[in-house]
Amino acid sequence: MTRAFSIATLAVIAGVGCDRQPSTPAPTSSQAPTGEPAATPPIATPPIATPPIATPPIATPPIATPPGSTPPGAELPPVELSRGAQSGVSADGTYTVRWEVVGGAIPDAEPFSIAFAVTRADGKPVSPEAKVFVDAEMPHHGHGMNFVPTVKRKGGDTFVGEGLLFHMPGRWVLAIDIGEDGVRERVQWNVDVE
Ligand SMILES: [Cu+2]
Repeated sequence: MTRAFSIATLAVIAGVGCDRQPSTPAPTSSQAPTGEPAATPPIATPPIATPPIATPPIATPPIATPPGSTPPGAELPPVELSRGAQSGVSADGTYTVRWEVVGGAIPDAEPFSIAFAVTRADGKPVSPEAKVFVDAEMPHHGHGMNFVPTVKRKGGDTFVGEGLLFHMPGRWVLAIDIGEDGVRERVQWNVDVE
């Protein structure tokens, strides 16, 4: 008897316990939110301003010289003439000119160049504005060359005449004219071409 009672009592207690088990209350909005706390705004870090490294421009002095201050081509090395260069003096004795064929010999009916150096009798340099021309003719035939040579000034009052062409054999007269301050003087040589 006693034993059964005990069992019933236990059963009742157990049942009561099950029925009255309070259910966990549902969370309400009034309760504190269970989520993560609001993220703190990031601290704005201003970008580190790196000042540009100022590189001053390298001042390059102008190479060009004002016109007239130096002879054109004076910055170039002078043309070297050999000991075999022919020499001549202009009619009034102002200029002594030495010249030779570039390459050593006048080619047969082919263009060639001459190099020449001009020396003034008074020792002064040839004017930067000097007009220098090279020409050749065959006086016995009454004709000249078929082309007009060009003259390029080099350093040290030396020059190169380009584009000469002796198109036939015979006696040619090579002439170099130098004009300064409106006065032109000529130096010339007989050149026999076989
Ligand atoms: Cu001729």
